[in-house]
Amino acid sequence: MPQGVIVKGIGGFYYIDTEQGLYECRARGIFRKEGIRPTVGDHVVISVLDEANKTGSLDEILPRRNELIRPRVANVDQAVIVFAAKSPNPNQDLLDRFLLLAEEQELEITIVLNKTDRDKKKQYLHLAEVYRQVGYPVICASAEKKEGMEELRQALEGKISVFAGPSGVGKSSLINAAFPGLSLHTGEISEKIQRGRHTTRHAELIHVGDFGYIVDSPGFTSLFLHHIPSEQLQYYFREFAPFVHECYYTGCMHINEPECAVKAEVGKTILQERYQRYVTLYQELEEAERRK
Ligand SMILES: Nc1nc2c(ncn2[C@@H]2O[C@H](COP(=O)(O)OP(=O)(O)OP(=O)(O)O)[C@@H](O)[C@H]2O)c(=O)[nH]1
Ligand SMILES: [Mg+2]
Ligand SMILES: [Zn+2]
Repeated sequence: MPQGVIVKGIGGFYYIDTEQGLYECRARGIFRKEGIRPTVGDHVVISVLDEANKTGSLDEILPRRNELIRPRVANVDQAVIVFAAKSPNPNQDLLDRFLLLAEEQELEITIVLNKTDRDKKKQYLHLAEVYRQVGYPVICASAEKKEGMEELRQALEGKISVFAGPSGVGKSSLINAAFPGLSLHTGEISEKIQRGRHTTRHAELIHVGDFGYIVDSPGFTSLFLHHIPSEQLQYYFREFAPFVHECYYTGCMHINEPECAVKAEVGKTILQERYQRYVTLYQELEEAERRK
């Protein structure tokens, strides 16, 4: 009874990566009866039907740790959030939104700043410093010059990672540079193909390194945050954590309340710019709640 991971599901067939290789399996009817949908990333138990042709039956789905909706993948460990140092220039508001979504899903997070070769003034170093201070690992990389590749490979080892970030920042290029031989589509031409394919394409896990998997998908396709309750937002700003329960008022939202332990830290361990974005996002979420 080999165990493995579902790496792909197409037309009722599931492809299971095991220590003995890749098997094409059909799921037992019981799953459909119970309304359980085998999902890419699921850890499963299979029985081999035909070893020569590598076919089998998907018998059991082990408990899921989590499940992302877009892309639809189970048991994701980590979000690798990629931004470019230049072209497109980094947008911190957008970066924080990616971070919030990943925090909300309780994923480990690694930030990659790519295309550092394009930023001669090395302005990306400031960004790297900001997010390291918040508590995130930041890899400064250049897919073009193959810099930061060893760090990236290490960050992916033993985990299921979803690559996320705006279009054109070099997600596919980074994966190709770190793992030559995969040859994912990059650049403008393939971008069109990808967009055309998106509606029908299913999430797929790609085996990298010894025990890592990455998701070949544009990552979070929606940066819609309005489902996050405004009073939850504070918990997704990691650097607030030591202070959120130290405020004078229980239920302090750290906006206008007096004797607020979070506000007292602004300019110290909490950076002014991050606090400012917390306030902006809080007001945005609250506004949306009032309109509901
Ligand atoms: N100078 C420079 N260019 C890069 C680097 N990495 C990627 N590029 C270029 O940036 C463009 C976009 O790269 P992709 O890897 O396709 O970007 P992507 O993030 O996968 O984009 P989508 O698939 O649309 O989300 C391509 O023309 C790459 O050659 C880098 O480190 N330095
Ligand atoms: Mg790409
Ligand atoms: Zn407070």
